[in-house]
Amino acid sequence: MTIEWRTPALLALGWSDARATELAPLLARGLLPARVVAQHRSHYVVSDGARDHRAVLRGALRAELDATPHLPAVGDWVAIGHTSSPVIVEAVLSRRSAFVRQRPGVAIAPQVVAANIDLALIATAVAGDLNPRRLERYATIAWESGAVPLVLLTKADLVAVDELAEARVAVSAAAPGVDVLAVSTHTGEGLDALARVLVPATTAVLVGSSGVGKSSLVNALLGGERLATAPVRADGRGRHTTTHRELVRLASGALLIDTPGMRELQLWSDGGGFAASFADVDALAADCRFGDCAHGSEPGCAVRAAIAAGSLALERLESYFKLRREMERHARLSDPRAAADANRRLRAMHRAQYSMPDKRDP
Ligand SMILES: Nc1nc2c(ncn2[C@@H]2O[C@H](COP(=O)(O)OP(=O)(O)OP(=O)(O)O)[C@@H](O)[C@H]2O)c(=O)[nH]1
Ligand SMILES: [Mg+2]
Ligand SMILES: [Zn+2]
Repeated sequence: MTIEWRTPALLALGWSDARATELAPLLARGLLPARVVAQHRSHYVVSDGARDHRAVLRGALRAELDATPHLPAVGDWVAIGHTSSPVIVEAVLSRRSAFVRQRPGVAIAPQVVAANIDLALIATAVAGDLNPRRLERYATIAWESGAVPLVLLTKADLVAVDELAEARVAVSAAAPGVDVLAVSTHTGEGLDALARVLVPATTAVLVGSSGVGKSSLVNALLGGERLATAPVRADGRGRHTTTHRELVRLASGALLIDTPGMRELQLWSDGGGFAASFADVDALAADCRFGDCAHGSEPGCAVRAAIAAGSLALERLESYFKLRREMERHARLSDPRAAADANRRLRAMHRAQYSMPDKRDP
């Protein structure tokens, strides 16, 4: 059997044969595979390997996926009808991995930042931007994504060697088990090492705050000024120069997704990312005297002992509790049945409180 879709152009977009079974019925319907390379407010850009096309979702598909809600994201493989502009996206193939956060704003819903990624490059500027608590969030979502996380300490040229070493220690404490690479687009430091991990057909997503130098890195790897970049404002805050997510094809054959700087990074769900990200806390907890230790004031708490001994930062334990609550809240609010249960429990709790003598005012 000739597999005509297995073209070098598609393979260069990261296509893998593992998708063949899923694609077969779609091919039989006369559809073609394509990858989402950019996402704008009103439309997508998809590539069939040979050309890029402006694309929109078939109305029925939009309605169906919006309810799930799993609208295509950059990096997704889709099936498109024959090409005319705009091409119509008829189906979205299943995702191997995805960087998903809680959608910023009030609605409780996931937002897929990038799909089918092998590497999650967490960019944090070595001076000013480095925030262990935020890094914990990025690392948790990155582990959860199914991709391999890698922290990029950007703008390494701005600090002295000892400061860089301190930054590495801070990163390792907040993201244990994640490799760290110091890079600079000004001096070229670390760029060869980064290029080495970006092997052909690998898809990597660059995430991080605005102004840390994500687009500058993409440009440096491309060897040209393709993406817009802009200086950080005097107050140190970014300018949100990049306004849409875009997959860039490097000459090496790797695929790199640039994203707009994120202001808010709330966790969406826990499919194991949290456990991976806080493996150090869980390892300590295994030595607590009680199996259900809440690491509060229980006797024989190994976690509290580590804090007292200075081997675990109190802030890290606080963040462990905070992030867990955040995920539980989202899970509750996104699942109507769990939400109803939680409401019933809350009402019962309120009733219990009202029937109790007020202890605050004896
Ligand atoms: N000193 C120094 N400055 C850098 C480096 N890389 C980027 N910059 C500067 O940092 C500023 C922001 O860079 P961008 O690449 O636009 O940052 P970004 O992360 O893409 O920002 P958003 O698109 O807003 O998310 C620009 O003025 C760059 O010139 C670096 O390695 N060293
Ligand atoms: Mg940018
Ligand atoms: Zn404990």
